[in-house]
Amino acid sequence: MSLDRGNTEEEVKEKAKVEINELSKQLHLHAHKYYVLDDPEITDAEYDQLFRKLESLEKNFPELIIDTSPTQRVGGQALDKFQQVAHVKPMLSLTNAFDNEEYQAFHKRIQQTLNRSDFDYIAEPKLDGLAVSLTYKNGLLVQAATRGDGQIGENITSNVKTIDTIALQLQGDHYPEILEVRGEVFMPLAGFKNLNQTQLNNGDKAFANPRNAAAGSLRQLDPAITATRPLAFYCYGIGHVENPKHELADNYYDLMFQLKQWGIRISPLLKQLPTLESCLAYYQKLVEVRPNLDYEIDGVVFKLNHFADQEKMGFIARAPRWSIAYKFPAQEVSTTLLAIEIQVGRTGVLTPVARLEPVEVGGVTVTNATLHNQDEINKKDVRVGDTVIVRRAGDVIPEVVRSIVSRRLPNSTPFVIPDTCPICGAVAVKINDEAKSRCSAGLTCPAQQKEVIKHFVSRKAMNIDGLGDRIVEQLLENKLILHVDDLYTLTKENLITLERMGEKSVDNLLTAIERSKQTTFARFIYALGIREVGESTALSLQNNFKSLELLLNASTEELLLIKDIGDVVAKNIVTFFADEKNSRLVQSLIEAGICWPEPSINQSEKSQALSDEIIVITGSFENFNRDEIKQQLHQLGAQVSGSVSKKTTILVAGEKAGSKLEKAQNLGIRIINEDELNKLLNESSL
Ligand code: JCF
Repeated sequence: MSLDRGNTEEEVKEKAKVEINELSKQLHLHAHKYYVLDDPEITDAEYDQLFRKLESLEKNFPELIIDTSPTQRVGGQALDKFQQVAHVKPMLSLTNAFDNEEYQAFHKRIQQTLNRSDFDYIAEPKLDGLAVSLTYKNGLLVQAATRGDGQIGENITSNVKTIDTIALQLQGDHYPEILEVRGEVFMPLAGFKNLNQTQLNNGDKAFANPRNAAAGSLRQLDPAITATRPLAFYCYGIGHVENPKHELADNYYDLMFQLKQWGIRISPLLKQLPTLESCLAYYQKLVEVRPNLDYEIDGVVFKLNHFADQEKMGFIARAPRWSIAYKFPAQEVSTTLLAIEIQVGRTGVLTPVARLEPVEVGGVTVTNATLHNQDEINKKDVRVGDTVIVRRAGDVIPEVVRSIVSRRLPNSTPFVIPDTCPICGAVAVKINDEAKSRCSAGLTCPAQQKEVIKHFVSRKAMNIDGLGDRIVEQLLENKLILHVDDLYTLTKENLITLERMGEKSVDNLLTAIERSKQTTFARFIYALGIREVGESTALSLQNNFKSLELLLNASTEELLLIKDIGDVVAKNIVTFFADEKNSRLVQSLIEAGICWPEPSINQSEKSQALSDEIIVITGSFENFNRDEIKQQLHQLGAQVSGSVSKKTTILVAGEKAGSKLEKAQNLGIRIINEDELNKLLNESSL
């Protein structure tokens, strides 16, 4: 080379090229470890540092930027329209099964055609997203296409490159020269919720469901928009392949792990199953875990595992005879909104409830769904008589998603929550800026009376067994009780007068009432029904106040010192006890004999050990139930929260932990299992 003191331009460029290649390679590798193997080796900050280094080199040498550089996920040019792409091999659809019988018919057909029984299946969740085809040439992602009609799709390469979980470059070097990977692009639920919130904040329309949001995001002509959308990918097969350098696996299960090693993300729920029974058990298990997943699935895909067996089965029309999608019961159905009724809650809040023509959603019959408040009714524009879409997803509580406006009756009118209480007729007042309004009558409103008593006797409060809604209603109607303390003066003579109350049930009820007097301080506080004081806050109060006396006289400032108590709750507590009616009620309950164990010295010392921790519990446990864990952690001073955030310090992960575990891993939060939890509890109790 040259003997000049300085480097020639070529030498500088050559050096930059080597460095750019090296940085790209490292970034691809770390993305693989993070997104595909779930096993990151470097921190986000270290990743960012490498990324910025690459960006700055590329800025100085734009001619050295390659299409699959890790920096090229964000952009690409906006298009006028999508180019068409012909699939080398058609992209198939799946036949559906809707019950065990249909599933068994699929199995029988295979048994008969193969004329043996020693074959095995694979199973994986059927994601509710969009099928895409990804073509890698010499390990680089060169093309991505939609399924289209199965023969011809659209070229969405720039959009797909923005998806973090899709490798731009394969790992290792044994991959085929050309490898077409197929799979599903979908939008995880957390991202979907955020996106819809952003849409609404910007005055845009919310997406009806994650599938529509994923479709709308992928079919954007401007990839910069797609880049802002939280899409993800799981692979479920391959298409066209040329010049494999290594023999490909002869069965689906092994092939998937081969692909995973090359950097393709596969479902963590993929299983190899040997029998019909194990397939049906897998389906049941997925029905159960479905509500805990961070993405929507609409069934289970079963496939014959070995490719030789698949070949023997062949195809009918465009669907393989070696695979079937066993669908879950529909989670979204339409029905008629018969009426909107107003419920009055324990604190007087008026809540509109939709009465629906009974309809089966996700395997259960739904007749009611809350409409939350006036804002929600306005936003969804639901009116009595409308045909509405009802949905049960994520959690099990059904909701009205929207009205089908095109099917609306001509004379319908918007629904307005009345400005008087439908039960007692008192005026309903809007609460500050909240969307709710409240009956102003307080405990003179029969609806509120009833709800207060129902809450007081409920399982997590005073736990009075045998005091169902109907009995509470009769007790009030017959003026046998007015306030909760009256429960403790009820006699056999009173109760025997009620409908369907025999001697035996009266005795049982009186015993249950008597037994409820032995309680805990936390349960008692919770039972009082102070606004926004739930179980968890009640436990905090128990842990921080050694006696009822101290709690009754606590100031806002004192209460604010407790970690999970904020301004509103502190004020609610002080206001509650300042009301003479309430303090008299508390007095009367204590006089009736309600009592709890004094906190032991030991306990109050113990309560400090985990006071710096904010803990989330997820999954199931062999030797505890979650409530027990929660209580023990509380007693040691920990704050237990329902969702993982940056503030979380420990995630306790049991079996079948789902999205919370993934999130905690991504955030680098300390994760402990049941054994480690046991150890933590033991050590902290010393
Ligand atoms: O998750 C899916 N939506 C999914 C779709 C999974 C699969 O294994 C599929 C599919 C469509 C076709 N397999 C085929 C053959």
